[in-house]
Amino acid sequence: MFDKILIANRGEIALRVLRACKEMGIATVAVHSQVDRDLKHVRLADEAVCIGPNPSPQSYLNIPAIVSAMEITDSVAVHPGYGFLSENANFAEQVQKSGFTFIGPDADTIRLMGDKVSAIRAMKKAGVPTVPGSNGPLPENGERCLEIAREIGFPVIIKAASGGGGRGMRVVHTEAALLNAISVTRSEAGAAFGDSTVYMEKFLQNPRHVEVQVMSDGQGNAIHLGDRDCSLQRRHQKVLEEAPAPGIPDDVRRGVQESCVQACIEIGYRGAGTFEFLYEDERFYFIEMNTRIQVEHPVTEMVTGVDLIKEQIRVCSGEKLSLKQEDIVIRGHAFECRINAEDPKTFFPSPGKVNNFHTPGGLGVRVDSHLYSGYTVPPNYDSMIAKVITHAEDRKAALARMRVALSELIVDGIKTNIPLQEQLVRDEAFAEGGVNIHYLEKKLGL
Ligand code: MV4
Repeated sequence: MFDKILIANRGEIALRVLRACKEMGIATVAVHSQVDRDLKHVRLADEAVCIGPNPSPQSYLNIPAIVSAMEITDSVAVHPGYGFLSENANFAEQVQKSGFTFIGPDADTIRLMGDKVSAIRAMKKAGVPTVPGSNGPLPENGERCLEIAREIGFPVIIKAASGGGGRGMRVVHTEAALLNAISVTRSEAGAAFGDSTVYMEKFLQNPRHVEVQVMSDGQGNAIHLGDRDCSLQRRHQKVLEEAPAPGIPDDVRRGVQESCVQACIEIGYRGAGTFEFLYEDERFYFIEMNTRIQVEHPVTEMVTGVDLIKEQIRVCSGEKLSLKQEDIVIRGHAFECRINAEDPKTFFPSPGKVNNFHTPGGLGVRVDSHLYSGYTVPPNYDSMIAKVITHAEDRKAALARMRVALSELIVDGIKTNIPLQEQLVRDEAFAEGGVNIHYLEKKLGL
């Protein structure tokens, strides 16, 4: 097992990783920007290194500074958390070339999944259900593109191969609009990602976003840890997630989960991973794979009882998976409300000093947050300041528990989206279960 892990992240996830390391008896190094010296995990880590000024490119995205920090502290592995360098293949490669371990899959796997065209190809080959589409990059020839679109059937969606997470996409409803849409998506993709490769899929009009959590050791062993529904989102930012995804027939659920496990074995996947699907009319359609730990991993932890961060650290240190599929039993239901420092009406970020922070508690209530009374939320980073997670024997009880938990939560001094979350946990359609990806934006009148 690793002696010392450097945590290349900030905020709640850095604290979450720190706790796992401490429980495992692993020494910890926090790295932080100047403004972040008072972060909770920086105080609690065995060592701390300031890696640069506040802007992320100069600190949390500064690969040489982070690798240097590993060298001077004798760290042997780095946990990238989510965001920042967590899915950066060049970072994973440089960490490895410096003789350290990146806690995640190898650089080639990150690259394979970072290119959505190659990711879809690999998954389709492994038997994961995909969206009907171009099965590869679109050709330059316009007539060929029209033929592909006719075959798929309108509406179609043009996506950048290097995009993902909602960046670089365009829906096309008619033949007349196709070629211009392709050319605009191409040039935007070239400018944004340095790669103008685009592909085409059937556009699904009212899907849910359902994802499958996997863990794999790269030694032929893989398991899934059930699924999550993350359909409640605004502008591709998830707001409220749950596990398991409600209302999916057992056989359909089992089929897709098993295909994900099979795919992990086939590609020799190592670490935690998430298969993202669109779900419509009782069918799953793979769209992307995330090779990092995700923000919403706690809902899976609550219903499985598995510490995903510890397991990630174990398999990336070379140990075999400590769990078999039979060990994974989904118990009850869990919700996660993301609490952001933002105006609940305009969604404009609202950094500043938190005068008072009181967290809810009780059976089945978990709060993952780096906040404390007196902490100042800086304006430089993501506005998520806390995650409130509730777990109970069934969906109805877990939702009732969330209503109570949110009513106890106090974040004084800054604006937060707590009023929005309070509204969502009282929404009748949401309480029914299974709302689609457009539900929240429609409810907000966007
Ligand atoms: C789609 C789609 C409909 N049909 N692909 C957006 C994020 C990126 N991961 C993929 N996205 C979508 N891909 C096809 N073929 C609709 C979306 C989409 C979406 C997906 C998941 C969660 C929220 C979304 C919001 C708008 C559009």
